Amino acid sequence: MKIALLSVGTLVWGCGETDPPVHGGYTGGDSSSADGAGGDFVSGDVRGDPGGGDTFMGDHHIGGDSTSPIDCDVTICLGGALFRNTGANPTYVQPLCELLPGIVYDTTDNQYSFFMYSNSAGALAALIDALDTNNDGFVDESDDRCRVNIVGYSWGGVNAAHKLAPDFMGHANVSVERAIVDNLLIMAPYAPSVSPIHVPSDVRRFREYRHSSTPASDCSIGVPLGPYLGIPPECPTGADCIDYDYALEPDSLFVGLVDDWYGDEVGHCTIVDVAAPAVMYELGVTQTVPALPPTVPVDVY
Ligand SMILES: [Ca+2]
Repeated sequence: MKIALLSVGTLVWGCGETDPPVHGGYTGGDSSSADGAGGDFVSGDVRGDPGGGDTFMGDHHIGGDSTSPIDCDVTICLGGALFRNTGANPTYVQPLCELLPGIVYDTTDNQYSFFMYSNSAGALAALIDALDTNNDGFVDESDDRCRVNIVGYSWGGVNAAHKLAPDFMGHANVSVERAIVDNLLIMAPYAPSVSPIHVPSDVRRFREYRHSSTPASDCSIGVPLGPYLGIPPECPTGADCIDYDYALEPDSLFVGLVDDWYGDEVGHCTIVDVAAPAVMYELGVTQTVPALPPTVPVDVY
């Protein structure tokens, strides 16, 4: 298996690697789309109620387009801190995000399939641009209804939930009907002085993948405020929220995108690899149900 190495003396919130690798194994997704429109991927099984229709989940009104079918995906990834080639965990984040449907590349640097954790504003602009299929500056019912997927890792996972998702759903150029996030999937969300991860209303499906104990080989040992453990979420009452903890099944082997990992080997960097098949499943890239660890009851608000 592969253990990512840290750069000594570098402030690292995720993993330290320098060159985004070439992935192998899975196919699918729209990795060639630099403009983020991502319209040529047709995902398969879609769980839940992606087709719209206003529904109530618990006490929270879930909005959504009542008429338009979903025939496309737009996916945005946020990596970890601090820098994209040293702390953002490109070893595992890059190949995962490349495979996701309608992935929006950062056009300021097209080699990356994910945005910097700190560039939520840039990610928001790119997300809106990708969803604005008729290019009039607004996301509303005159646009194709694309499924909105946000994937975040480490500090990028925190910012996905606390900044990108709510900023999108509250944006003046996004109509009420389209102000939803279909999938918010975050891995080992961590940022200093943050607890819990607050999952906004109008997120239709939330999944968190984390580990609650630190393996000896963890990449975040010895770095400022490390080692990092994923911060548990809180969700609206009745929402579709699941919190997975690999540390709760230490002796089970989980098949990742690149390597296989026992539950007690899953750390702050490797969790992206082990959770990748689950993220791909949730977004319809693969129909293979991945092995998943036990879930943790989610606090509600
Ligand atoms: Ca538009």
